[in-house]
Amino acid sequence: MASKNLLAAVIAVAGAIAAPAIAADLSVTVKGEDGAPLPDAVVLVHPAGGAGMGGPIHYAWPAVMTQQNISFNPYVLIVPVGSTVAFPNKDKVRHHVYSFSSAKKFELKLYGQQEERTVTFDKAGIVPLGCNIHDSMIGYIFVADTPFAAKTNAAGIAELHGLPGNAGTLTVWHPDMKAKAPINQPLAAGAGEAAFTLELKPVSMRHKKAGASMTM
Ligand SMILES: [Cu+2]
Repeated sequence: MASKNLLAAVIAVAGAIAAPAIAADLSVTVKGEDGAPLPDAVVLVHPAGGAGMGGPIHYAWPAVMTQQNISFNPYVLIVPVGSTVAFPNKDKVRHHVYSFSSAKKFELKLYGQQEERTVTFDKAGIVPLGCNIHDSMIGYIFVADTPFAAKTNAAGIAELHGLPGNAGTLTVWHPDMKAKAPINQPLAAGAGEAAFTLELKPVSMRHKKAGASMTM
């Protein structure tokens, strides 16, 4: 009897390992400590053991960082490690885009309207962007090493789809948060929801999006 039970247990474990992964969805809410939703937060999942992480990474959005209305658009762009990002200039003025980050140092010397430059990001990390001509231009490229990545919307919610459903690590990062490095927390197997409350920099040090006053 004992050996039969053991055999059944072994089969059950093997079945659990061999069973095709059930794609899971995860909704992550990110707020500041004041309770206000935080748009533009980067949310990543690294499933334990690298489950579902093999092969090239593709996101649903393009690897494009546009300069328009004297600002970077999008404000925060997530790209997979190894991506070549296009930097089209849609303004009539010239820009001079650079980053001093350890993840990627580069400089795109003055270039004008309808000119486009590309940069390849071969190291995971956070790449703050600036423009030598326009101090108010601030943007970020988050170079991620997982296919499971999303950005929070205006309601502070990021939706991740097709996760393997395993336990893992959930990571969040926002330009206005006080901590310099991304924050990690454990993700339980099969979790469908998670939430972060971030400690933020003083209001005076937070980035005011250029053109924000023009949008009602
Ligand atoms: Cu500029």
